[in-house]
Amino acid sequence: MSKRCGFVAITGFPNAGKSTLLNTLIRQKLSIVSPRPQTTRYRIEGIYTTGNTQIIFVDTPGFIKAEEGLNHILQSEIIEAIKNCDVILMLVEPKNISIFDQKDETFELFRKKIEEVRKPFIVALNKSDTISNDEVSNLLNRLQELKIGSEIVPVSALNNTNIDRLISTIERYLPEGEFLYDPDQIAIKSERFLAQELIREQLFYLLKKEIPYECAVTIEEFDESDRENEDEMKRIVRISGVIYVARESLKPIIIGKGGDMIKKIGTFARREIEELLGCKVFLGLRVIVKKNWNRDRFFLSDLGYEKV
Ligand SMILES: Nc1nc2c(ncn2[C@@H]2O[C@H](COP(=O)(O)OP(=O)(O)OP(=O)(O)O)[C@@H](O)[C@H]2O)c(=O)[nH]1
Ligand SMILES: [Mg+2]
Repeated sequence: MSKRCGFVAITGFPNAGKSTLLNTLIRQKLSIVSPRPQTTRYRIEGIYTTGNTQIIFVDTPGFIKAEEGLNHILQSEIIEAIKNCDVILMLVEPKNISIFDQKDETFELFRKKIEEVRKPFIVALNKSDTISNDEVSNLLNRLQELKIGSEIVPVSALNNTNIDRLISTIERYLPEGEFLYDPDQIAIKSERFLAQELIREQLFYLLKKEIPYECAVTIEEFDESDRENEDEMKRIVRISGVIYVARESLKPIIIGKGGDMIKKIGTFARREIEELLGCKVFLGLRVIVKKNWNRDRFFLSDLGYEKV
């Protein structure tokens, strides 16, 4: 049997469960998840290989429309993923279906892009665990009436339900071709990048309101010199991270009373990074004020965005 290999962009409105799906597919946490919208800020790839099939899933930020700054970059990241993939997958969550009935400005932007590229377009109704079977059938009918997507599959990314069916649906639309990556490889982004994201993830859990959206995280140092130390007890990766905040007044909030908050962020993030790296980690964090970083072209390019 010939091999199949291709890229699948995972798209959809914020909070639909795109990153959760990527992690479920790859069986490892490659993309950060939070109960809050607009958590993902990068295209994040996960490589799924089974038998004669290799699928490179690309997680993307939630649909967003903006003229400038970071949010405009996020919009471009989604469009790039749509242009560069072989199959477009859009996740829809039950409480959001009504948005497709209206002429929603943001959705119209992406619908147009999706139509332009003329690629297979699969819709997954996610979070099917939160509604009854009758409701699932009703929503599938509604999506069919709205003529969004050529295939519709109900799934639960969180409970790993119907994911096999989603995979076999995608497989039918993949181009024939040799594998692009070693079958054992699951990630493309570096451990350093993933560590940075795991720090950023904690901000969404520990900080209130809009604060996580006004923060960026970078890794200054990722020292692996003792990772393979002969003495097992001394094996450690030393990481220094920086949390940038867009306003002076945010700094004391991130640090917290007597350093409480930054300690908490560090402890939780360290545990996650240790899980990822499979070894002990020392994590040092500091906070730097970088006024309006989300509009600063040079800083955004430092954050790894190519087209700024
Ligand atoms: N009940 C239920 N919750 C889910 C499911 N999939 C994701 N979630 C939850 O939905 C929330 C958002 O999940 P994410 O994976 O971060 O969503 P996202 O689409 O990547 O969000 P952005 O990156 O902000 O666009 C989290 O609290 C998840 O636990 C699902 O199948 N069922
Ligand atoms: Mg996400």
